[in-house]
Formats: sequence, C-alpha cells, structure tokens
Amino acid sequence: MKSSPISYPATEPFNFAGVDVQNYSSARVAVFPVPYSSTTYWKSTTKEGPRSIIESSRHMELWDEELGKDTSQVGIYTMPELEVSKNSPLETTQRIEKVVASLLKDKKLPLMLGGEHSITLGAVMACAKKYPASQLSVLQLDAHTDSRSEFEGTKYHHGCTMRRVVEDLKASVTHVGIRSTSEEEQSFLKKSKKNHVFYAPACAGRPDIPVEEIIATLAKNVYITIDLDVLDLGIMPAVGTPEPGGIGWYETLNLIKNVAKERNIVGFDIVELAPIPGMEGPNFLAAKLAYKILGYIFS
Ligand SMILES: [Mn+2]
Repeated sequence: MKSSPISYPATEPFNFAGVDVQNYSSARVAVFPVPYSSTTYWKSTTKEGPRSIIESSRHMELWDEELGKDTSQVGIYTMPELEVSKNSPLETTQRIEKVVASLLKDKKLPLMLGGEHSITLGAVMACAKKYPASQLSVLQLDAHTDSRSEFEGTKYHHGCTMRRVVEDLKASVTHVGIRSTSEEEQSFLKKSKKNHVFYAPACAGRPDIPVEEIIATLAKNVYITIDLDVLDLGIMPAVGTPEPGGIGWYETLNLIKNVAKERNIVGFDIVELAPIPGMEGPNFLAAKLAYKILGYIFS
C-alpha cells in the first residue's frame, strides 16, 4: 500500500521502522502512539514522545546485529495517534483500554509509545481482562515506583499507575531500577505482597541487575512498561522527571532478553520521552530499544 499515487524517489514512510508496506491483517506487532502529557507537572513535552520515536525509528538499520535478522519481517503496523481526552485522565485510560483490548483480540502484540506514564494503566487493564490476575505481572523499569494512592487530586496520575495495577487489577508489579520513592509509597510497598522492588544496582550497592531474581518474581504473562528515566541520565537526558544514577543500555537489554526467553510478554510500552529540541540521541535510543525488544520477543 504505497501512500503516493505517483511514483518518485520518496523518503521512508512515516511509520515505526519506516516500513514500505503496512498490512494490519498479517502484522504481528501494532504500534500504538499515545501523545498524552496531562498529569506531568514538570516537563510536559512527553506528548511529543511518540512522534519523535517514530521519526527516529525511520532511520534505524532494520538488520539486528546481535540476533542476525531483520526483525521488521514479523510485520509492524503503526496505528494513528490516539486522540486523548481533554476531560480526565480516566477517560484517556478507558480509550486506551478499548484499543489495546481490540489489538489483543486481533492477536497483535501491542507496543504503546508515550506519552506520560499514566497511559500504562489502560493497556494493563486490557491485559487483565484477557489473562487472570494471578498469571499476570507488570515489569516496570523506572526510577520511581509510581505507587501513590492519589496525587494532585486524581487516582489516575502518573505517580499512581502501579498502585492502580496492584489494588484495582490485582496483578503483581516488579519494579526495577528504582531510586526515588516517597514515605507514603515506602509504607505501602513494605506491606504489599504483590510488589517486588529492585533498586538500581548503584543505589542498592550491588554490581549488577539480579536478572534471575527478578524473573523469579514474574508470573507466566508479563506486560513490560519502560519509563525511560530508568536509564542513566547521560544516555537518556530527555525525560519528564530526570533522576541521577540510572541503569545502562546493555544492562537493560540483557534483562529484557532474558525475560523474553523465560516468560510470555503480552505487550509493552515505552513512556516519558520528553524530546529536547535538536538532540536526536535520546529519541533514537527509545526507538532502538523498542525495536530490540521486538527482536527478543520474536526470537
Ligand atoms: Mn519515572
């Protein structure tokens, strides 16, 4: 399906990975861009995240050096951007849930691009309708646990997302790369049996990420949410709420590669990219991270 009726040397189409032919029925991956940044109080450019990731992804090599294959061959279909609600975060959440539920029904792997972290809840709600809560885990890579009960007047704030997953959806959450929490979250997390917290290695005084220990906490089906602020600020300065002391590129890939080997990944998202004008590195990193994860899932 070429979009132009006239043949001429055109640049890569504007879709994730810049694939020439998009075919929904044969695609195994559906990229779902959600340009939402309503509850982010510091840097609000996260709504530009999805477009920046897609733009950068058009310039990636589609051949994966490590895996020795062209991952895009599995079929990647980029959906139009979601029109987010101007009324309430809950309404946006419900719109997301509906779309992701349809993608799961159509047997697509949802790859959601944010946008602020509150969008994850809608996707997990859809997964929780398909998989029993006891067999569903969220693996959250993040500097923050996002486990407040309520924040700035809403339970659907991006600082509350994981609390909703545990309390409302009854799924478990494994938090990795954490290095900033609040007193309220600490007392909740200490009591909760459904939360597993792994601090960033440098923060926890250990040399690396305990991959096997992390995987042992995960149920059979895993939804992965990556808040880019989990990464070291040096490689990922373009985030909504920057926090020093994050994890590295290869550490992140190694963790996800092993999770993909041992568990069923039912969907994932990459959130909180707040593009910095003129700085392409972080956008490209986010795009390549998404592509690498697809490669691991479909190996
Ligand atoms: Mn965060």
